[in-house]
Amino acid sequence: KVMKTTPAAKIDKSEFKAAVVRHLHCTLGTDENKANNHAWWKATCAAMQEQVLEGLRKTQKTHYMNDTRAVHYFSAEFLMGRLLSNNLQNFGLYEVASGALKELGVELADVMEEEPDMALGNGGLGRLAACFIDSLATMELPAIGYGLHYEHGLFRQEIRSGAQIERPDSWRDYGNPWEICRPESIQEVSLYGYVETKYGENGGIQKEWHPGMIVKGVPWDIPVVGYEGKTVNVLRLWQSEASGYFNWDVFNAGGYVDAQRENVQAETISKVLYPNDETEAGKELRLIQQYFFCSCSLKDIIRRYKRAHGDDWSRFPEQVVVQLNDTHPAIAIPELMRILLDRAELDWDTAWGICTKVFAYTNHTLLPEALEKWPARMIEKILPRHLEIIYEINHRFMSVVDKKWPGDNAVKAKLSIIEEGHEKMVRMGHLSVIGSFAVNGVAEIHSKLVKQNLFPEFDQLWPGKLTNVTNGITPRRWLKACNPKLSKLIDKKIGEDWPKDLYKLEGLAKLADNKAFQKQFMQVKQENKQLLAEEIKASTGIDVDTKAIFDVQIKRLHEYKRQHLNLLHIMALYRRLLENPDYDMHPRVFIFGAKAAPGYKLAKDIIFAINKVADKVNNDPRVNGKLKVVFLPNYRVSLAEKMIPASDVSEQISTAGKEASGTGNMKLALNGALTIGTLDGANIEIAEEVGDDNIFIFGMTVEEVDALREKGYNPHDYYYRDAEIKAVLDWLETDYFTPGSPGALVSIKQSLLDGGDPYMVLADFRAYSDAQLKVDEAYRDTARWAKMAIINTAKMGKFTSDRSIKDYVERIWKLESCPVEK
Ligand code: 26Y
Repeated sequence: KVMKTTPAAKIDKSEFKAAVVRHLHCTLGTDENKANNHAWWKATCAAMQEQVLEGLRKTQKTHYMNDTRAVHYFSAEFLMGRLLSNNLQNFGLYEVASGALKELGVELADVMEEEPDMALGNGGLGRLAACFIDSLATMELPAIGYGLHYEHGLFRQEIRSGAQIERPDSWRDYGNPWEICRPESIQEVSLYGYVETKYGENGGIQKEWHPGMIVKGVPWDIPVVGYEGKTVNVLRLWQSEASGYFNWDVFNAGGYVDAQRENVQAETISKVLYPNDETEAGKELRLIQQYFFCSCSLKDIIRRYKRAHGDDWSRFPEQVVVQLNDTHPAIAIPELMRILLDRAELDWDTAWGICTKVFAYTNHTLLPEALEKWPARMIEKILPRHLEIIYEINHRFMSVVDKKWPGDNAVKAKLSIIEEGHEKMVRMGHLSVIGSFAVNGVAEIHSKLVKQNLFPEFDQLWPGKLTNVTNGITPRRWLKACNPKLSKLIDKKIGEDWPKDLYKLEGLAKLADNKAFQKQFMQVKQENKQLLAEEIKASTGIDVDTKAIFDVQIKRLHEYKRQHLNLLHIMALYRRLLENPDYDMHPRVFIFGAKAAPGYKLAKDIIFAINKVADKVNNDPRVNGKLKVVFLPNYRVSLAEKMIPASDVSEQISTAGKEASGTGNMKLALNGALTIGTLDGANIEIAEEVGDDNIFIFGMTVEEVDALREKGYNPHDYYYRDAEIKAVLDWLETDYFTPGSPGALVSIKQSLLDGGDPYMVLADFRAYSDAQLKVDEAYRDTARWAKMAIINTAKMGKFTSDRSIKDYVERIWKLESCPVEK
């Protein structure tokens, strides 16, 4: 039998083993007898990093020699998760490393558990950025990710007495083996101060910004390894440091402590990731974070451009495209204008011409509370020159609007970057649309709503500028690495090409009816459920039956995602079981993973309620093992990798029109879970791919939601008309789930009745409950379920992030791939 190694492997087992031991000795100063798993982990990473850095060097040289056009992905969040398993997989060194460690008496799986997640993001938007840079490297595209080097990523969640507690995340406490500091590429960023207007002899005007503070941006590079390890791109993250410039006078005057204060202020900029998603808090420090990383990144890009092209700006837009991941980096637009006008001394039209060929913008939300707006006064204080530039952009844009709609002041007010009111606000979405050459939504329905509801006049003004690029996920992490058992089964049936050509999975469809394959497929699912059951036992103490349906809802906690719809249905099932001990249902385990923004009261109340209902249900002998509820604490990428392969049912139950795309829906379906979902976001496209027979769609459509709201939605109608809804909501008010504390769960009932039920939970309840009956029925027919699950996996080709990136490349970025020699 011939040993199979992927073409990427350039080092064999004994060499890898030697490298690990060498790093144990020479990098970590320990030895094989003393080393604990953490030391083994670091030594294994260091051995891997040798290969990674060689790939990085070759890639950078190749890109430099070819003077390639590149995409620069600007994102305030990159939710990378763990890197060891991914890098080993992508280099084809997983078996090599696992064998080498085995000979040293160490389990690779245990070693990998030592790695802290790199959680520099909140949720979908940050994880999308991570999937995209994986695909860019895999497709050998010249690309760089730019973001912030947060000292603390998203908080660690603990559950105490059912409630969420936030603890600081410290992903770099004992050193991060992947990142490389690049002090040679430090940038300086100005803040505060005032603008001086200078009148030249020829009547020209020059602006000079006299900053009140200068901070340093220190770049840290994380290598991004493409599949098969050919291209290694970088993710460059900026850390803030005091520049020390303005401290000396104070210092010499004996102000040692004051000088330290300025250091603290500077270093605060990259201290912590804001844990809010979808709610704009308008915090000054967040704006400073955004400007800080955008300014550093643009200066970095310009330095690299000038090295090849000197002061000739004309080719800048040919070499550089910047993708804005939502409006968080939108301040990059006036920043590039400032550099072109005040530093390069280009005239406005030339500068604007360059700018509007460089930027493209992705919108990820329609929720009004998530659309970023900054008080003009705040921008003026922090970035006085940028506010002037924003006003000038707006002034010129208003005359464009006037040409299209002469004399129409209403449309001007609506489209203006500036929202007038008792406090003037700068609308970052408008700035982004005006300053970009392309704007995209993230799923078909979302992009349609962006055009129809969010930016209709912009769509009329610039037809074709607004477009769709449906999201995707990397199948390397979300199938090959996280589900090795299913991956091996797939390899055996259709070959090993699917990780870079996911449409190949289609080859499984013809096996969907094959009894033997069905058995193997469900056997893998069963084994994955066993592993998750062990994890559940270890982290919560709860015993679950692996023959039960594993029904999973994993995502940030938000009213629009409707975890409380799921919870109300669980309570309804519990009631049915109590009323009728013979109530016929297949045993089910409802499993949740979710973090709530620390200031989002109702979201935290929902977590509390899930845990309280779980306590009661799980300890009630009357349910006869038919119902279990599990809330797994600290949901994160590495936990998702354990939950997704073990899921039977995927809950995607947002109010139609609210979830821009969703990407967990794709990961779960790819791993053979069946979706119960609304016609929202990418669910619609998933349904198109798998067919209506292989998905459980329920509830109101966007049109029905709008019509109901139009006619006047009254949740009390549903409360009084549906006895089960009433019983369940009233139950929340008793002390049944919180003995001795009646009313502890009442805020949920209140939001659904007096609060007006903004996400129409009650309106969709009955349809949801009916769809769940169909799930139950389908699961009992094991052959039918196996077939449906196989078809789900088989039809996920469209949802590889490689396809999303191909769309961006062909329709927006116009990039060419640049092969790197091994
Ligand atoms: C402005 C600030 C408060 C803010 C911070 C983070 C606003 C939004 C966010 C994050 C948004 C986010 O994660 N959106 C999700 O993006 C995914 C990738 O496109 C979508 O799949 C998902 O539907 C959307 O909610």
